[in-house]
Amino acid sequence: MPGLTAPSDYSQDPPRHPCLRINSKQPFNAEPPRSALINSYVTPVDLFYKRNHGPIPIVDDIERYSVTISGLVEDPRKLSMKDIRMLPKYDVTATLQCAGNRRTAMSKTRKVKGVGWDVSAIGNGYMKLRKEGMESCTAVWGGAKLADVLALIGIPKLASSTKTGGRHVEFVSVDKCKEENGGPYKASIPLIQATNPEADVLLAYEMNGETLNRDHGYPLRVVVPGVIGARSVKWLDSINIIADECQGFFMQKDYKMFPPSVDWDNINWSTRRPQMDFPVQSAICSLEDVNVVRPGKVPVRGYAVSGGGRGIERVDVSVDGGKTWVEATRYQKIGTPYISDDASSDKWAWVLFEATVDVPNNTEIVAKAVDSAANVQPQNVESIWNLRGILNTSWHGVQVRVGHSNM
Ligand SMILES: Nc1nc2c(c(=O)[nH]1)N[C@H]1C(S)=C(S)[C@@H](COP(=O)(O)O)O[C@H]1N2
Ligand SMILES: [Mo]
Repeated sequence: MPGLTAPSDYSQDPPRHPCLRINSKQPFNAEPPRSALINSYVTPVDLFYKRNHGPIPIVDDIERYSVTISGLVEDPRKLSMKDIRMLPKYDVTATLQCAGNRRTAMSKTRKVKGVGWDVSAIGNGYMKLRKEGMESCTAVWGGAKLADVLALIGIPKLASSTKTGGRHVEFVSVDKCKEENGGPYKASIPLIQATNPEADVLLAYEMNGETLNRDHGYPLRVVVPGVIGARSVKWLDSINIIADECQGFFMQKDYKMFPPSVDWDNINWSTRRPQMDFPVQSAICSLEDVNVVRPGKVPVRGYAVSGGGRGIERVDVSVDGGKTWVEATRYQKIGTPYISDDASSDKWAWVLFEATVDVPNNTEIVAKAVDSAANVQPQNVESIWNLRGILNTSWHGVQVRVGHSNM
């Protein structure tokens, strides 16, 4: 593979920030503490969640690195980094969210069901078990628009098919994934999305103004804004224009949303489409389970985000299980009022929210967001439970205990 190779073990993985909470070392999967997410609108690179399925690839010679674009195109080509950097550069602020964000809380649901979820849900034992993933972070991605790259090889803007019948764009990496039997990670998006400049799909070589680092896809990665992170392929090696969507494991046997009635004994993967856009989501990040607070006013801060470029219309916070709600304020950039779906707002990025609530007693504080299409987060995780534990977007809650000591 010119310039880009994948080691077969983890000994050459890069060093990482000590504050990351490691969910698995090999492959390296880690998330920042939730408080880090609300310290800044754009997440620092070293604290950005890292989701890998194999050892981190290595670029031994950036001069030799190229991306091959072939398949159902008339003019297949190899593009060097220079070719890609010559195209107009765009900076797109976009939140990347793993479909598995908040999965741990979902998996606990079924396990505790037998012993009484209603009571356990607010009991101590359950709370100790409960750990929420924070696999959602925002970055400014710098790179070329995929629509411009495809135009270079003769595919016009807003094309839904090529002359030879290509309708999907497949991104292939070089990392060795056990789910692919040692083969590379891959995914695809529809050609119409890839050739739409407004969809802002990037081949990114920068993250937050710096050269992309190895963990996040150096030298080049795909960023598909508004879509689950799984489609934003890192360490891009080749692009194939294909007739049907990618047949890889992560498109066909993972990252699909099944109903609660489907379990491992009755699953038929082909009945569902690969998940693309993510639904409306929010999480409280200023409090952990369980924080002790002084009785009285408590600030509640967190993030809210929706897929498909939909803005966040509202975030509601409740301290009485959803009987009454306080509306939070929302913001992206300091000094610019956030208006959902307005040109002044970053359509692919989260909003941070803040509300001040009155907490007289021990309680659970919950938040739910509403997007610009009036989609709202479901109350209970049971109603959206799915065997792969993806897209837990149920109301996010944190337990608080009222106390007076050590404050
Ligand atoms: N080549 C490659 N690309 C990949 C993955 C991977 O394991 N290999 N993981 C995907 C998943 S599931 C997610 S959520 C995002 C995570 O991107 P990040 O590590 O930059 O946060 O990358 C996606 N792209
Ligand atoms: Mo993911």
